[in-house]
Amino acid sequence: MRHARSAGWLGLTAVIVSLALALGQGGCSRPAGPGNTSGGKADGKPRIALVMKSLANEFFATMADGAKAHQAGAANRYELITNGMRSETDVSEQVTLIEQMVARGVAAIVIAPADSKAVVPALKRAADAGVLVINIDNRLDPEVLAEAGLAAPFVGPDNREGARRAGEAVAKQLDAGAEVAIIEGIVTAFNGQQRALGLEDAATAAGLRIVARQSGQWEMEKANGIAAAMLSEHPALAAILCANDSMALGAAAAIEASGRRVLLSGFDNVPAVAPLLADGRLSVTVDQHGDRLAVEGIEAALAILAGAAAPEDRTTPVDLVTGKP
Ligand code: ALL
Repeated sequence: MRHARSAGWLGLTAVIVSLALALGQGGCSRPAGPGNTSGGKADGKPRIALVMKSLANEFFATMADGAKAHQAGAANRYELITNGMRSETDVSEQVTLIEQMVARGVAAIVIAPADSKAVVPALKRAADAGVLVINIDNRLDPEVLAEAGLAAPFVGPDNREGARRAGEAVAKQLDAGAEVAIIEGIVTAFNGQQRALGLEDAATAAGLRIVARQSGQWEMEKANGIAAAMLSEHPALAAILCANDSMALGAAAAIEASGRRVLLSGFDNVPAVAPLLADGRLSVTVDQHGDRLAVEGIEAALAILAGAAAPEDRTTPVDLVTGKP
């Protein structure tokens, strides 16, 4: 088990709030609106839309930065439009973004879907309008895709395996029978489901007891409240396993407020968790290389548009990042 936390921790809650504000103002998105339709080509270059989820989540700010840097180094190859949502849960906002991108005449939409089923009809309409759809990060539901008659190659990680490895790293520090809790992502997102399964796999393999589980909907504040309730209901709780870093940051603040020693895991390796890894407040996270993820999707889109590649799924790497024991 971890030892007492180092003193002098600047109130995590304050850091979280200012981080959320800073990211909210970051403006990764370009205003979208109906525009010219030019067969997805601007000056002969394909126009590609990157449609992300919550821009308040550093994971997507990193992803947008990676895509912009890639485009800046390949400005003669394509034009990039980046977009995202204001919250993790407003799926209708993402549907609107898809429609706006079609109206702007993009050649391809590279999308991290907020929900694995709900955005499929909008993407099918995009495909029917001649837009290539590339699915990154969170896999669209294969059955719903098949029903809709939409083919969208998936470029992204093995979320179950990544989460299993994070859970295993925490489990190594615990005895069999120890009590753990899981804070899940959005339950209708395939990667949320896969991460929950991976964390469960690790807990089961190590003989840990999962005494609580709840969705924090990927969000810091929700996870903060959930973790606080879990800690007060389970005095022997030894670890909280979170499906992303935003929720781990929220849980970290709750653990700090409880004054207890409770292990914690996350997923994403966002910059904000670096100090928590350094002093052991976070045991482990999973780097899924958000900055490269969109780039891989964009490269796949460019190759398919150029007729140089067939649409195929591609598994991207995940790496464990462990904190101070
Ligand atoms: C997923 C990503 C991240 C992220 C989450 C929140 O799709 O893979 O782990 O934290 O979305 O939207």
